[in-house]
Amino acid sequence: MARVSEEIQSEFDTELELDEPKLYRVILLNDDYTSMDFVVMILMEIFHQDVQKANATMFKIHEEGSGLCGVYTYEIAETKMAQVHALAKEHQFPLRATMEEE
Ligand code: TYC
Repeated sequence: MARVSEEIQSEFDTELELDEPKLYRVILLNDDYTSMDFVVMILMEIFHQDVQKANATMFKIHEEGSGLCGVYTYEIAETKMAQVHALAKEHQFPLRATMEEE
């Protein structure tokens, strides 16, 4: 009986889209050419990190090769990535971002 009502609940959840959305990590990759100041600016403007957090994230990426910038639903993660790539292109830096499912 409990199982039946769980199934019914699950169908309702699906119909009403009440299931938790999948989440995606947006990750910045290190490179030798993008300036540290530009990466800090990206972390503050696009990922809403404060200046201390942005500096810590930038140095972590610089030292470890990549680093987490934030966790978002699919469309928001994709948009953040596209914003990083557009700004990097505009400023002629090779900075790249990737995303992966949580
Ligand atoms: N490695 C770069 C430098 O020495 C700085 C940098 C940090 C670049 C993080 C990209 O995602 C990055 N200027």
